[in-house]
Amino acid sequence: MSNDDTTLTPKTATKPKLERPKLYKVLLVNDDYTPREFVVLVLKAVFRMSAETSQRVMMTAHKMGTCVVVICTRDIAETKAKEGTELAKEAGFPLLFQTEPEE
Ligand code: TYC
Repeated sequence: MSNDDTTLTPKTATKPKLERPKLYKVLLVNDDYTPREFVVLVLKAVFRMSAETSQRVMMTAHKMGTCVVVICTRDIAETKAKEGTELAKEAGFPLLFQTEPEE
């Protein structure tokens, strides 16, 4: 028998470890000045929400003070929040969207 000193290494499938991106909430903040219809319009335009969902989200913020609009990556959350807030500013309303990290 020959003395074979070849070392055999097990073939392990290396799984690439992909970090899950941290998620952020976009919050709709209530105020006393922005008309309800305008809030609904912004939710539909910026967040592509249906009329029914926009109405429900707007009313939740109106009653509770804030409402989570969407949960997404930081980049998208900040862009959407800025778009919504800017749209309102251009129309002369103080409507505010904020972002915060998810627990
Ligand atoms: N509270 C506003 C009003 O009575 C409507 C409103 C709802 C404004 C939700 C902002 O995030 C908001 N005209």
